[in-house]
Amino acid sequence: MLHLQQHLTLEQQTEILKVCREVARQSPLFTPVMPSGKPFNYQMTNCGELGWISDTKGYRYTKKHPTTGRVWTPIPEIINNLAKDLANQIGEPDYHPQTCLINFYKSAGKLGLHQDNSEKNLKPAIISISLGDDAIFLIGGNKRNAPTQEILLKSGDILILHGDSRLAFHGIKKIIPGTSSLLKNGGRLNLTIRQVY
Ligand code: MD6
Ligand code: FE
Repeated sequence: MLHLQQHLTLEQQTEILKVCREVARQSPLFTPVMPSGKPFNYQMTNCGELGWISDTKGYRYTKKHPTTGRVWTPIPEIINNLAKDLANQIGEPDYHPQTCLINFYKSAGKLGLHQDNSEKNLKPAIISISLGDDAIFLIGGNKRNAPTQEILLKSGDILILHGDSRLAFHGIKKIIPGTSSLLKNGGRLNLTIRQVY
């Protein structure tokens, strides 16, 4: 795992936030439900040729937004370039960003321990960008019951799960409200960029 603290300048963070707002105008945030029907504790949308969704039919990638029925908008240049540049630096020069999942957490948002394994190709890195309020991120091992450690993710941090950490269980324990002024009304955005196949 690679944690690049405060990697993005305030200017870059502001620009990424702006393009995320444009994505959400075309592809509105929605609250997904788990296969059990239980709602997630955050809202999400996607951009790219594919988008990750969850509903009572399961976790999967789709070409279209589940409520508008329109295709996802392309990954904005700034995000695409950043991801390709980071992938290149960790030894993945052929990395092809196919999707960017955008999660929005309000102050009570959280995300249970999970493994990201919906991708057909589980080798390429997952690159995560955090914006807004701080979050306590948990990361463990490749088995759910392995011990976890807490990592504080702040606005502008990049986290990369690659190599041995690609299938590590992880989650968001807590958002710490009032720790960033990037989002006018508080909350946290997390972007995860992936190559799916
Ligand atoms: C979050 N992140 O930071 C949730 N998944 O809000 C993830 O679930 C995640 O940060 C795969 C790779 C990196 C991540
Ligand atoms: Fe994840």
